[in-house]
Amino acid sequence: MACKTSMSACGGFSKQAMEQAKMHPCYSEDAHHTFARMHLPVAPKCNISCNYCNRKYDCMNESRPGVTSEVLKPEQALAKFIKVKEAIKQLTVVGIAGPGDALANWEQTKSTIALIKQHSDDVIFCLSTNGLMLPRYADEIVELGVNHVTITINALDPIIGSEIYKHVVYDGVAYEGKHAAEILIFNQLQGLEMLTKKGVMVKVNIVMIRDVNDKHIPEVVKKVKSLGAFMTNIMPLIPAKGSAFEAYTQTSMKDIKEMRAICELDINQMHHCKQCRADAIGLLGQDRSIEFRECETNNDNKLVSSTPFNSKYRVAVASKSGKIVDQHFGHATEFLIYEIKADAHQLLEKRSVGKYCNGNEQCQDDKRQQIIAMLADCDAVLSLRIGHSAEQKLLEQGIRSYQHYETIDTSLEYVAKCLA
Ligand code: CLF
Ligand code: SF4
Repeated sequence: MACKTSMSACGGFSKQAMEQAKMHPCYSEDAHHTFARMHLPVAPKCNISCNYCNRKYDCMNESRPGVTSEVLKPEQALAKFIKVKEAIKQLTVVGIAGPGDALANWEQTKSTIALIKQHSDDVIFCLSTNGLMLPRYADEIVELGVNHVTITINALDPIIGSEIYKHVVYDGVAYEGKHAAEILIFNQLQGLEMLTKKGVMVKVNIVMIRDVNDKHIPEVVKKVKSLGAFMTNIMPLIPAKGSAFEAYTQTSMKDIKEMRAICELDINQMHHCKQCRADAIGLLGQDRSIEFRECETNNDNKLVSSTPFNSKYRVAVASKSGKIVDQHFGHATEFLIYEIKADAHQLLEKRSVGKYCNGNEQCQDDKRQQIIAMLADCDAVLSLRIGHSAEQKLLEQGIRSYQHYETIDTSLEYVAKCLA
């Protein structure tokens, strides 16, 4: 570490990147107890299709399955950053990790970084990408001052890649099979090398999928190391409902640990990844994003919600598990009726209703009206998803609707915040 200037390279990484890594909670295991990061969800689109992804949710290359984040415009992202920086003094890193791919939304990603840089010059920027567009944007990434980039590289062999990726859309053309994987892998490796040659610290995420790429991982690790990667983060496949890999076996943490131990001989391993959401905020593992999330109400809802917080509200929650808000409004046969106050909530009753949506979206109006009538004493409905038409019908009865995929406790806190 005998670098004299911020532009010189220490072991391939710029001095600035090395210094920043000490305050980066993902790049330094020690730092993750002290320093916080925030993700700005400005990147909704994606340009590839991973078979483990359900596109209703955040990018699976860093997030747990089933997590949905809000989407912000760059100006909104700046406003949010200012608010969070004021509230969380240990905030050092601003990352863009979805909900789709940071580089498939390059204009939004670039504007967001530029706006925040103008406001604060001490921020460490971080990007997460599938790597398809890296060769095109690597130079701009470096010019923007981004010193930390994560690329998810699951395979070097296009035949293995073709089992993982359904398609790749590159320069407006959709590719499938082996050819799609070849394009993606070529760009990932080329982009990785372009970044590391300029001193960027690249972390490579690898999703370990049993009987697909598991035996291939040591080879991937050796290759990315030879191209200058700083570390690898071997993550378990957690089969996401609704994805092509829905029925695949979840990778056990025992297998992950064994693979990390093998690969640790070649390159640093990340052991403390929390697979955070695309709008995560705070220390790793202590997500505070809910404190800073805007209420996802439409304009009509906002009109109704202009009343001050009453002493209490009644909320119908669509939940099958009884713990998580995990049901679509139209698929619920039972609602949990909660009474919420500004700082507390309690379950009043379980109310059975007839399911009105039969799964192919031919929802039955009369049944829906019946359900809405059965929820007439409620002020709000909380569900995983709700169709626009159902939302409007509820609103006509003065019932607001909120969509939130979290535990019931957390989601009710969110609703209380929205109603306040
Ligand atoms: Fe975010 Fe990723 Fe940057 Fe970290 S997360 S873009 S490198 S600032 Fe960190 Fe979260 Fe794991 Fe990612 S714990 S999912 S590795
Ligand atoms: Fe989903 Fe893959 Fe795109 Fe991430 S990169 S959003 S996992 S398709």
